[in-house]
Amino acid sequence: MSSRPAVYEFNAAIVRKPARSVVDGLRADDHGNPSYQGVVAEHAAYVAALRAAGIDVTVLPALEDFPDSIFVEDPALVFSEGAILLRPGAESRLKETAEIAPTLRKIFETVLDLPFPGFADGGDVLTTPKSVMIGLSARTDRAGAEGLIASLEKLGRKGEIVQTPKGVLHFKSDCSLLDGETMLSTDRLARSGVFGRYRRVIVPEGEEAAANALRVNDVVMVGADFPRTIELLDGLGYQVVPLKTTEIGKIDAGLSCMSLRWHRG
Ligand code: CIR
Repeated sequence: MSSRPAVYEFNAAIVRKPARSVVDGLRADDHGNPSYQGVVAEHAAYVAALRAAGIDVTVLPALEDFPDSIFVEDPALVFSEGAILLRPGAESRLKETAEIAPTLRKIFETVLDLPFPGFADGGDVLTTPKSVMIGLSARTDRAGAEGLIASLEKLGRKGEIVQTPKGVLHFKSDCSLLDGETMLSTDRLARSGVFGRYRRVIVPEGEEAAANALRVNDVVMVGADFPRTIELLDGLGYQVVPLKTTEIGKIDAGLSCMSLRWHRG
């Protein structure tokens, strides 16, 4: 029996304030720039929701040189046992790791570097009770995923390589954990069979981006633009906290991307 807290039990998180340059954030398809004030408002509501869920949130300063640096989930992974510094697969994001490293070294006794070669983004990593799933994607390659498995082993965690659906930014763009046994997923990802061992809740057609929800302690944060998913989860008995993600959605982001979360012992 493991004495670990449930994988959605967190009491600490790191976020980073959006830079004005966030309007230039990376995106696969251009639906117009997000508005800076809009991103600031969405981020502030997100931080407030994390705090209301019982999390001690550390807010790092904005980094103008890195438009996507608000998405702290991608350059590192954190667990109660320690942190792993990753190598994001997008060139413009590579140096975000060095920016967050000093904070992680202050907080965690063990901070590992992803071994060379390869790339891995935190957005491709889903921690489940059974394993740490690593989705291969345009950002995370096999060498990076294999290096990450070696790092995870050093922290006493088992990694497992899976496939992110083609054309989807990150593995977690298409799924999230609702509880220890249940995945929220898009149909396209669930159909790949990757969640065979889990109960699956499929987001309604047209609300694929809602799959990047965030279970934190007693609540599930869900994008407010996805009413059918909210109704579905509400009906299943989850305590849903709707949060606006309209602006960050324009740069392919959702709710997990904006924090690094862990359980401080
Ligand atoms: C990017 O393309 O890297 C950012 N515009 C969005 C990152 C979203 N992060 C995440 O899903 N973990």
